[in-house]
Amino acid sequence: MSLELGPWSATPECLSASLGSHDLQVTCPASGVLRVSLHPAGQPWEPSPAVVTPDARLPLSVIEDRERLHLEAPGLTLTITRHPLRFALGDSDGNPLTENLMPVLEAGVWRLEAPLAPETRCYGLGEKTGVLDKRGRRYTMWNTDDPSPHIETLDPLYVSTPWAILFTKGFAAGIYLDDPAKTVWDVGRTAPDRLAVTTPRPGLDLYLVAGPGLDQVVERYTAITGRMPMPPLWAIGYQQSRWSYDSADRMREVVREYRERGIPLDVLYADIDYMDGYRVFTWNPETFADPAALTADLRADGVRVVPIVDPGVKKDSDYLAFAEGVEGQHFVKDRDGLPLVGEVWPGEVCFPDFANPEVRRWWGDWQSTYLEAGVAGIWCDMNEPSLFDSPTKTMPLDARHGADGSLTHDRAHNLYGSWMAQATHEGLARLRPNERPFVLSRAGFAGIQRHAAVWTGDNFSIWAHLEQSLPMAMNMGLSGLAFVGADVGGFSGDCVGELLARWTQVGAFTPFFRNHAAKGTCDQEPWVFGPEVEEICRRYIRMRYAWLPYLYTAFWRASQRGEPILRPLVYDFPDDPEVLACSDQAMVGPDLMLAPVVRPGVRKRLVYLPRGEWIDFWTGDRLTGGTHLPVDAPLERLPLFIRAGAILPRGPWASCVDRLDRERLTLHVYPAETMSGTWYDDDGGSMAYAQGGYNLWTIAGTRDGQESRLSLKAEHTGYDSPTRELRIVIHGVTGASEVASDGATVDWRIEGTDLVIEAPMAPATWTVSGLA
Ligand code: MIG
Repeated sequence: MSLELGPWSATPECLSASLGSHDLQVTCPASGVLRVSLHPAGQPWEPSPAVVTPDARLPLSVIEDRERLHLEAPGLTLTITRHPLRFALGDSDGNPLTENLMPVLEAGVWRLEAPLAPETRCYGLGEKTGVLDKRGRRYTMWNTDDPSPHIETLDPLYVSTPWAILFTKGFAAGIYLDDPAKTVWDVGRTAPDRLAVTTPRPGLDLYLVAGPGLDQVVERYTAITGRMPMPPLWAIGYQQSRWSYDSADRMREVVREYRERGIPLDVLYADIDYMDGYRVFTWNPETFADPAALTADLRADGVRVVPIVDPGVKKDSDYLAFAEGVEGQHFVKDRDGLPLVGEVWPGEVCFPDFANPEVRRWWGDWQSTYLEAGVAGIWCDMNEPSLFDSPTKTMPLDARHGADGSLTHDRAHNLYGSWMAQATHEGLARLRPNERPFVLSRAGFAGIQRHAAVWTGDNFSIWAHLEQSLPMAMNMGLSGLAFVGADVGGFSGDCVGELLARWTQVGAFTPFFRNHAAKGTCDQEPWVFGPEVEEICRRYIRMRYAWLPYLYTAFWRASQRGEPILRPLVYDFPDDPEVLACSDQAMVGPDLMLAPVVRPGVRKRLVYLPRGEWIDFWTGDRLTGGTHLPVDAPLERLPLFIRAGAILPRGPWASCVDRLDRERLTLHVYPAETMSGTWYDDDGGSMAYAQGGYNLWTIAGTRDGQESRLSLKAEHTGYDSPTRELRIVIHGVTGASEVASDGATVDWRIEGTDLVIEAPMAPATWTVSGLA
């Protein structure tokens, strides 16, 4: 049944109307975003914890004509047709973004329908299997730990983000349903020309997000659900894990191996076997007798330790965490109000009631035991939550959460993982106020990006999962989750050398970069498959470090604007119809494109170069885009392309971030008529950046015939940086007649096909004349 708009009224910040049994309220929580809430009459809904702007209301205005209301608010317009009730979202210039959004109530079930034009693409939806364009399938938002292979038809997985972007001929609009219940997103599966979103709740709490740009839509969505705070720099370094390195000795051995082989490493994980009988906050007294010594020694080698933490607390009255939890009534309750008991690794466990802020605080305080042991961050697993003994693999739907027990599991389920990550993140922040917390989480809801990085769980060591890791991560990026990555090499099943080589190449450019493998599978460290694969892994892991200045700048943009770090080509080339569904290439930041090989035996692949000029990173060849190109990709080569006109900050590699030579920075210039680049820099670990303790450099340039000009500016200075020396490398130049800086001639040299200038790291301009 469609609905009809009844009497309405408007204040400068809210449009209210009656729909009979339900009310409609429209507010503008942020520029370009409207909250359209249809809830039972007289019972307005609270936003979920995903929303960071619960009380924000920007001014809006409404005018009425016979059949419609026309609403205007900052950054958008909304037309509401009275009968049947439907919405049309437009951008601030009045361009239609999506029309005929129609709430429907049928057989007691609420549904939102949106037409899908033949050319409409659908992106987002968070951590989902399959390809970039989500059309043609149905997705359920219900955090699930499913050990089956994550093939294209498997759904759902661990994270739920009820958010979709509809992209039609260059115009983007986003729909966020602020509903942690089990919602179903049918993206043209049942009816090919219709998106239908259903919810078990008695109404719809929608956020309509206006474009027209895809970048704008993501920026605005993350204005509502929050952004990733800057992680510590070491968390962007390369990481190794294993279920499990089962003793401190084994962990030392792995680090030694890395150092001896000259393969960089920043983090080593301790999986569940470090614990004493899987009791969280404990260490096995035999195999991990002195965790503080272990972490200190590894740290002296530049490696940090991150232990896994599961939510289930072992039912054992001699165990302090459990005893305290019982005493403080900190556990989730069953329908009779008794602590709910489930089975996970430790046997019978109870689950912290993370919905309760007091319990989050309690859990946060317990992180001190890990900090005392010298760990650097926390890895939250099994927080869907995942239970072994339950037929649904999770808690019963009538389990009770929250201080007063009024929140039932059907509505708490999807939030549980985010709450656990939040408790952990806030605990670390409280205990070490001037250090950036690092939390990695498997499960989460919209907004998880504020609390944790997310890895995509238990993939397999199969080519299909390498292939899928790109579209999955790209859609997560478009869903506000910038800090993401898959287990490199694959988790379940035995990896093989060629797969590890190709996966490490991709991993080197994904935001989160960690090799991890399951118990019972063959070892998967970079050296396991012989010298050729080892050499390839070494090379790409080193590249990761050399590219850190560029990647870190991309992380900063994500923290400021929600900009995805790894993203689909359509994000940067929205007007190029060839890229709309491209799943096997990706942009890393605005200027670097990956076209990885994700199939065995392939040594050449077809690459699509979006319109514009490109530079082949390996050969230096200039290429004209708007075309498909066969490209060589021997096993040691990940095809990489740089946008002409880019100026990229890079540095030398090091064995870990603590040992990076930060005295020197190189700006790589890839000439075009106009050029630009950005470099963000801070101390890499403290919270000072949030108070302006960072430096932001921009470099802009032009090239006109044989003359090129560059100008380096300090847009913001707030960090006393160790970087004193600058090297400018202009690629694709074999000669010049003169280089002047701020009017005076300076030295330069040609190295191969690059022109190199050395200068102090300071604002300046350069003119290069007589370019050849
Ligand atoms: O039931 O801790 O996704 O990364 O190694 C498996 C053991 C539990 C699942 C995680 C995986 C981890 C494993 N865990």
